[in-house]
Amino acid sequence: LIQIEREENIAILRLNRPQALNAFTADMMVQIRETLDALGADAGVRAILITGEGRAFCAGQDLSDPFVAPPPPGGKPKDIGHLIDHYYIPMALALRHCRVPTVCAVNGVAAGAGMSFAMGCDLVFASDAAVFVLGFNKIGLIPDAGATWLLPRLVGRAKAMEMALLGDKLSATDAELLGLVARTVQADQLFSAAKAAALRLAALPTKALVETRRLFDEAQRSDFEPALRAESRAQSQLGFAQDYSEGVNAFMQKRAPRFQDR
Ligand code: LHQ
Repeated sequence: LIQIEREENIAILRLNRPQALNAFTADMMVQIRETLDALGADAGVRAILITGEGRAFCAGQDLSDPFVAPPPPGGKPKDIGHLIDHYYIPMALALRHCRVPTVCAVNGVAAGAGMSFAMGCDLVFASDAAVFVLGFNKIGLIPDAGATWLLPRLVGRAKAMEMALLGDKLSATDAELLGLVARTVQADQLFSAAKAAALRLAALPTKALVETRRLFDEAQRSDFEPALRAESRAQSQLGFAQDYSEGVNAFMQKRAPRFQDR
């Protein structure tokens, strides 16, 4: 369902159901969550690169999974909320609270919750062959797995509403113009570009990067002054950490820093 590789001090998490466009199943979401937690707790891992095997990134929920099968005529409908509470939410939180930075290489189509999952990563690179589509509108659902929070913040309300209500496919080029992804890369260079970014993140002070993500998220629902105070609290903590001393000393001594205080 997923595949993990280690390279230097990064981990590569590959969604690995290419025959089903890497669509999520319940078991796969458990594996993703457990893997993100385990890699985040592993001192040898300083960044995680997430991508998909085959031509797609992820087609969202596997609609052929019995978990989401619509009821037969006259049958009792399943509670989709149960699937969301027990699988999607824990996976989305494991990603957003991961203790190391995450880079997503969107290698092909990202649909439904697959798009939400990509948007939840810290740095998102897309192949110029990738497309983004929410698709929920066509099956009578609302954008989930974090999309209602993430998408309007990334692209603004007008475009978010257009994508959610009309549900058209968005090209990678348009996704970059809108700010949905950080960068579009030629398909054959996507993996190496995303890996290079993950390795750069791995060489930086991890805690400060993860705190930056947390503060950006927290500031979305705070006023200016509370955001200033939250920055101060975080900075105060980071200022006691070894990575701060190492960074400043390395700068003053004109040498490359070696950050180890994960
Ligand atoms: C698929 C899927 C798929 C199964 C392609 N499942 N087979 C949360 C809570 C509970 C319930 C519902 O969901 C959620 C969260 C969600 O993510 S809801 C949204 C679910 N995803 C979608 O609605 C996307 C459905 N797929 C598509 O719109 C297209 O397949 C995309 C745009 C992803 C790709 O289009 P194409 O490149 O043209 O490929 P294709 O449509 O020909 O698909 C290839 C095969 O993959 C095909 O099967 P086949 O046997 O004909 O080769 C599709 O049926 C299958 N497939 N997505 N999500």
